[in-house]
Parts: sequence; C-alpha cells; structure tokens
Amino acid sequence: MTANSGQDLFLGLDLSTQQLKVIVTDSSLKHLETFNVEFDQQFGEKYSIKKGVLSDDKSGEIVSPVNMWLESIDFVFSEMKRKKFPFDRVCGISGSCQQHGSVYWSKDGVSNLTKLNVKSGELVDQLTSNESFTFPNSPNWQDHSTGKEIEVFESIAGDSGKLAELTGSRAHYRFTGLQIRKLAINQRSKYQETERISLVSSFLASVLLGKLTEIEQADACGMNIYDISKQEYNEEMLALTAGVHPKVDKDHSIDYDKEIESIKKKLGEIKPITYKSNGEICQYFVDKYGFKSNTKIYSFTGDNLATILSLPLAENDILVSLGTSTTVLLVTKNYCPSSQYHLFKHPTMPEHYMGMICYCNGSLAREKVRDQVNEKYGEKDGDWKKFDEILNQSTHFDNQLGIYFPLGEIVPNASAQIKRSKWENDKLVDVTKWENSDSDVTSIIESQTLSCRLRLGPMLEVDGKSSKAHDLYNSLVEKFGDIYTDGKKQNESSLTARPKKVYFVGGASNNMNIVKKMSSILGSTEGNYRVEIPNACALGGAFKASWGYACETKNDWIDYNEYISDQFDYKSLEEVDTTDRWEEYFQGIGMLAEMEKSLKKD
Ligand code: XUL
Repeated sequence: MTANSGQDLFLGLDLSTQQLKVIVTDSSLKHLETFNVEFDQQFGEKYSIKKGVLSDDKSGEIVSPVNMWLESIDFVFSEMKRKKFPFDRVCGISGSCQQHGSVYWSKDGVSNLTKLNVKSGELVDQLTSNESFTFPNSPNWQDHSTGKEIEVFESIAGDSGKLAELTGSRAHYRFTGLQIRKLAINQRSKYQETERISLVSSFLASVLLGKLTEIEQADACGMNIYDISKQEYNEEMLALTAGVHPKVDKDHSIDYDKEIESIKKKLGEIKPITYKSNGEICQYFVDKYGFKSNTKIYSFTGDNLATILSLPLAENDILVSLGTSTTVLLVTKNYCPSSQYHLFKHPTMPEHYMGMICYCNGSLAREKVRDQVNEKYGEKDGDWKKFDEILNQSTHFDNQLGIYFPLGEIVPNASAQIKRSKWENDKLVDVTKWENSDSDVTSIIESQTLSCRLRLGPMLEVDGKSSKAHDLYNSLVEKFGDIYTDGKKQNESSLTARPKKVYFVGGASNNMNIVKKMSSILGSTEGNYRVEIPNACALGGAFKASWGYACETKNDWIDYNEYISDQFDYKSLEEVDTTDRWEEYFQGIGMLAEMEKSLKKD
C-alpha cells in the first residue's frame, strides 16, 4: 500500500518486553503498515525465554537477552525487505522502548558499533555479547531483585518523598540507578570493564546510528539518579549507583572522585529535549536494506512517554488507561512530585512534564465485583449487563464509599483489603457489608476515580481562582479538616483543579458505562473521549520522527501539540455523553482521604 505512493515515510519502532514492532506512517500522520517480531515465537527456544524474559523466581531477577534484541532488528527489517517495503522513502525514525532497562557496552562494543558493515554478517555477529557487552542481559522493568537498593536510595535521599522531589519518583526495584548499583556491587570487575551504559531507548537509537548516542532526557527520569529541576545527575545518587557512597559503601580503598567521574562517563551526557535528530542511519542499514543514507534518527523514548505522543494531549489533558492495572498519564507544567506517582520530562515539550500514576488494582478488582453480582443474580459468567444496569441506576453520590484492593496497592501504599464506610451523623462509620451488596458496583468505580482525582489535583494547574472553587474548598475543609494525600497537604488549587480533556483507552474503556461514570466524577472542562490506539507507543514514536523532521525542515520549533492537532484524525475519538457531577463528589473526596488514613499496610 505504501509501495507506489511516493510520499515521505516515517518509522516508529517499539521495543517492548515481548516483541519488536515497526509501524509506518506518512507525513500526514496516517498509519500505513505494521510489522513485528514476537520474541517467544521467533527466539523462545534459542534464548530460553518466556514472555520475552528470563526469570529467576528465587532472586526476583528478570532480564532480557540483548543479543535477541539485535537479532530481532535484522529479522523485522528482513521481513520488510522481503515484502518489498520502500526503505528508500523513510525520512526519519524514532521509537518507544520499555523503560528502565539498561545495556552495558564494553570498550570493544563501542568500537564494534562504529564498524558495522554489511559484509561482516548480521548485527548479532558483529556485536556478539561476550565481546561487545559486559553483561549479556538487560534488567527488565518487572525485576524485583533490588530491595536492598531501594532502602539505600531512599535513606540517602532522606525518604521516599525527598527522592521523588529530586528525581520525579520514589525508589522502585526497576529504576535504572538501582539496577546498575546491584551489578556494580555484585560484579564489580564487569561493571568496571563497562565503557558505556545505555537505556533500552538509547541502545536502539545507537544501533541504528552505528555510534553511541546520549540517553534521552525524558526517559532519563526513570533512573532515580537524574535531578529533574537542575537537569543534571545528582552526585549522591550517582555515588550510590556506582556503589561508592561513603555512608553505605565502606570500602575506603575506593577513589570516590575517580569513581564519580567514571560513572558520569559511562552514562554519558543527557541532551535536553530537542526536535533535532541524533544523526543519520549507519551505512549497514543503507547497504543491507536500502535506507537512504540521510535517514534521520531521532531520539527514542520510553513507552509511556511515547504513548502521550500518540494523541493531541495538551497541558492539563489526561489519558486514563483502563487495563489490568490502571495507568493515568497527564501533561503538565507543574513539577509537583510525590512518592505515589511519577514525573518525567515531556519528550517533545521542553517546558512540560508527564505525570504517571500506576495502580495495581484495576480491571481485576472490578471483575471481582462483577462476578459477585452475576452470582447473586444468576447471570452468565463474565457478562457486564447486570453490573452496568446497577451502575446506570446510580444518579448521585449516596454518601458511602468502598475501597477494593484484592491485590496489595501502591497508590496508596496498602495491603490487600476491602474497606467500606458510610457518612452518618457528620462522621465516617466503617461497615463490613452494605445493606444491598449491589452498592459495591457504584462504589468501586467511584473510589477508583476519586483516587485518581485526589492524586491528579496537585499536578494540574488552575487557570485562576474562582469564588465558587473557594467556597467548595472551604466547605470541604470545614467538614473534614485539612485533606492530606500520601502525606502531603492538599490546598485549594489542588482540590479544585479540573482536567481539560480526558481520554480513555485500554480494555475496560470498551465499557461505556464505566467511562461515563468516571467522566462525571473527574469533571473535565473540555470533554471526555474514548479512543482506540492499539499501537499507541509505536505510533507516538513515528509521530515524534515526523514532527522532528518537520521542525528540522523549518529549522525551528513547531509546538508538538499543534503539530499533532493539525493532522490528527478526530473521527477516531468517541465523545462521552455524561453529566458533570464533579461538585457533588467533593463529599467523596473528603471521605476517601479520611478512609485512606486507616488502610492496613503490610
Ligand atoms: C513504567 C514501566 C513499564 C514499562 C513497560 O515505569 O516500568 O510501563 O515501561 O514496558
């Protein structure tokens, strides 16, 4: 379909846990084709992987083989070549990669990368793991082996909140600084032999460029090392990462200054967000597949960051992804970190940040309530009819709320539990069951949404103060006292901020009844939309490439959001028809904040 049309093409690559995908777009952001390679299917036996990874249940270690990624690049491009894909029309490439993973280049590896040539075999032959990489595997974001590292990162920063203030997130097992520290301590000589460390995103860009390229600034925020406000590495966190922090690493023979310089060199510089390309594709790909030699490689970013690039998401817009877990992404200028969510630099808007809240309890918790209702009414397993019917009957907030965590939750930090409370005689009363168990239906959607609203508030910006908002805030604190979320006091702005547009994606967004209810509570000022973007992160990568190319052609910045908005296919959005109940749910906000105070922790 692209073969004869002659227009400029852009590629968005997505190197995720289980596959490498390539999507093709044109300069009007039209998605033309998709190619992919599934790791288990193609390389499962060879690399002994399952679902793309090697797991050790005992240690919690989860890694992906770097060689497999190299093989997958040649595999997918060869497939495209076989199908006569017109590589010579590709003007720009960018992409999306699993976040936090890291790749460890040896001195030879850095040099081998610059010598890639079509006569010496495939990428994997020229960058063999034992020579080119000091560690053959890349830590995967599902890894759970860095508990000790979490403790030291948070204690050196002060606490989880202080680390979040500095780096945008509290310490997480998967974050790159902690993963590097584990290797630096346990396999010191291999660490010392490491010449450069890439994130998965900068690794893939580097391979295409045939030279090491910088870590991308937005993805760098997933390392727990990068001071987001100062836009530079934090030295204390670097010392921890290198395993040489004087307070916790007591080896006095270590030359501290030398080690800090060394880790800085290994990580390389972080280039501020830019539209400018990192260079042109290397000759290997030109000779082997027929790319033109001036195909531009734009920095790759993390998959969540690329996801927001797939939609016209402006400041204060939010994206709610209703999957097994619920993930909420938003665009903001407000750097207001918390230990309960993440802030990253925005990958294409230098003044902006991306906020990310990740809940463990999403679909599974809702499905449990659905099953309970279906059992009561003798409905078919898995059917949402009765659940939806009950949900649609609830037209107002009836002063009762439940918290449903069949799994331990991280936002807020709590063990698995169910808690139900009513507002009676001006106080909160806990109950074990509702008078009518059907109430769980409305209650779970309400509490899940109110939890998002509580956490989104501080990240959103308020245009100006209104007397209405002032009154709502005053009556809320009069009734409930000061509202604290995750240890931080909320203020008038954070409690009265509304999102502009809300986009719903992911499996459960197919249920319009759930989407309507959530929309009525979140209170967006410019509409709610349901949208299907099955290739969101790859698409975001391709859009980033075509935007970068347009800016470079103009030789100036084009506002990313304007660029996307101008060409976006608005027909793909389905507007949600809902009644705004934002004001009514202030009562729910007060109740949820109060209920969260007494949640059980492990
Ligand atoms: C985000 C995260 C995951 C991976 C998935 O912090 O770890 O979303 O990026 O690929």
